[in-house]
Amino acid sequence: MLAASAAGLGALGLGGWSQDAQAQGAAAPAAKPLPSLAGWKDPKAMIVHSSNTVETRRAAYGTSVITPTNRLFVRNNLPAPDASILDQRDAWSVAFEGVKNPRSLTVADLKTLGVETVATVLQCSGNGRGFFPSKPSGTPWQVGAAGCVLWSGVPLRTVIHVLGGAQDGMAYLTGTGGEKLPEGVDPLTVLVERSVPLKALEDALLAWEMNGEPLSLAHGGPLRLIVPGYQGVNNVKYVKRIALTREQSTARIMASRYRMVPPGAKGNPGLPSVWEMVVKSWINGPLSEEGTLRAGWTQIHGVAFAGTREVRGVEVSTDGGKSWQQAQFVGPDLGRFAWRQFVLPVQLAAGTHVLASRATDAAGNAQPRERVENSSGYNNNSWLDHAVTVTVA
Ligand SMILES: Nc1nc2c(c(=O)[nH]1)N[C@H]1C(S)=C(S)[C@@H](COP(=O)(O)O)O[C@H]1N2
Ligand SMILES: [Mo]
Repeated sequence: MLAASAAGLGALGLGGWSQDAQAQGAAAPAAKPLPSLAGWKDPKAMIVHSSNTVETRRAAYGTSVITPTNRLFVRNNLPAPDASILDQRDAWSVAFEGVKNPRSLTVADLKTLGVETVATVLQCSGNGRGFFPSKPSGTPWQVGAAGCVLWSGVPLRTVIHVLGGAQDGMAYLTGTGGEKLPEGVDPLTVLVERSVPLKALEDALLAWEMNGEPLSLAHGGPLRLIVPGYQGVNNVKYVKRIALTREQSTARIMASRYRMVPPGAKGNPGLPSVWEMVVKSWINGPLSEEGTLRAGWTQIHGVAFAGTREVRGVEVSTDGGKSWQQAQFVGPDLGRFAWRQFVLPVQLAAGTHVLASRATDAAGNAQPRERVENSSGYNNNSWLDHAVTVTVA
């Protein structure tokens, strides 16, 4: 039956993918195995860079908005805490400081205060670093250090309200990770502690669930600070301290790393930190790695998002950016912090085609052609870098 319909499509002159992708996969060299922290991920969907960095394959994103948990990237700066911290999730304790009534609350306490669910794009600020010709040090992520996920937890503003509100003069929301720090080094050189402007409190969440399940260790369980619209690093896993502060954290991860440092210069607190994400999109299909593309109709699809802003539209080019056509959004709109899936049906003739996408946010900011050069390869939203070349038979 399948063979008969495939023959029918061929007779109509419709395009499509041949099924030789698996054969190609079988011939590929053995990939690194998944690290134990992420051993439960779908190995076919992931690219393993190291024991602390695992990327989603571009072809594995699919078209249904939410990134399945077993396909979501993982990035840890330090080894994750021992899995035993998940044995009694509700007993996990968080210290709240910089509020009128500072105290510690357990996850059980937090669960009595409120519940909210938000869909956000979780993206490492180094996503797209692999396209920098300067080869900055750090994981050479392509597009796969990102995903769109559902978080459930208590709004942080509710917790702060219950604790009497912010003390006077506070300007930042600072979250501290609960990893055990290596001995014999200055804690500030390794501590995962990030500060974001206090206005982020409006949307921030303390989440204990992701995509309908208790939060896994890999993704920050039992409790994670979610700062919707902000780059991944600001979403502190295993959060053990929330402080409203006058100043930004002096931890190295805040003071000098994760900043937009001009090529050749050194990071310092005066340079812009990677906070709100910038407007970005990329195409997830068709891809040449999926097999041979036959001439005819195909559905060009991908994802688009704009940090704290709504994404207004996406244009797609099949000629490397010489001409553009408006794509359509597909699937549910899960709010301004989520990504939208887009699709453009096109007919592709035999030959080579450079497919590109260019998103525009609600404020009219369009994705630029070129990346902003910086020494660590952050914030790459160049449409040219993210273009894909497909060969049509
Ligand atoms: N406690 C803690 N939180 C952390 C990190 C970390 O190493 N420790 N890494 C950050 C970085 S750089 C990114 S990109 C995201 C990755 O989130 P994920 O592993 O759930 O995909 O977590 C952020 N939060
Ligand atoms: Mo990151």
